[in-house]
Amino acid sequence: MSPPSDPLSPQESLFQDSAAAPDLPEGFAYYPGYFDDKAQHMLLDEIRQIIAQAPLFTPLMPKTGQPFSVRMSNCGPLGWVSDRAGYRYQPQHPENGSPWPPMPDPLTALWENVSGFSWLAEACLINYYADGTRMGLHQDRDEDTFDAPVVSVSLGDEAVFRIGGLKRKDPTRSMRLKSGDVLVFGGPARLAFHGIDRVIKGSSALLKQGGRLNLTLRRVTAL
Ligand SMILES: O=C(O)CCC(=O)C(=O)O
Repeated sequence: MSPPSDPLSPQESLFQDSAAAPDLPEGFAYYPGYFDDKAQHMLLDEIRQIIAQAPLFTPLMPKTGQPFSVRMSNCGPLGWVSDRAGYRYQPQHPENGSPWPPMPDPLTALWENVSGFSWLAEACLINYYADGTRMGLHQDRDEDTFDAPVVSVSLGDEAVFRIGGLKRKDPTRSMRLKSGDVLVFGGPARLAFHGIDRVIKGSSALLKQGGRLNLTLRRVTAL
């Protein structure tokens, strides 16, 4: 995939094939192919090293204790975890107690390029979607501040991504996210409901074992 001519200008006409779909929330931006093939491989090497130190774990739903289908890890000073005690950010891995590995340079550079926010991201949640996994519609609201955007990177197999409005029952629209694509949820879109309906098996050769990685960069603490 070749990078856009100006990777810092989000694509404006995102859902050309769905004219009847509801408007996108203001502050949502899409950078198709932000990471080209070489940059995706370099980023993947960094993520592999992170997962070697901070292995993927299976979060549990707070009320039911039901396992998520997506497995997770984190890098940066804080990491998102979920278990019977609730959703939260913490500085250490929930299973081995080690501090999360540092944020790799390409993610710090991405944040500086697209977030429009002068303070650094503190957490990068790494989601691994094996075949058949999904993530239900939700808001990202476990952070102390919503001033900073959430910045999201897709690597590996394509995913059917769904985005709605600020209320769960608002109309939604869907799009396919490809390896190397970046989304920014800022302004009013910071609290838009979103999720992953499904991952398209075999649609990318980036991950040898198949599946999809998603990286979301978040500012957690208020300034
Ligand atoms: O996998 C994705 O693209 C979305 C991930 C997500 O919604 C989240 O981590 O909160």
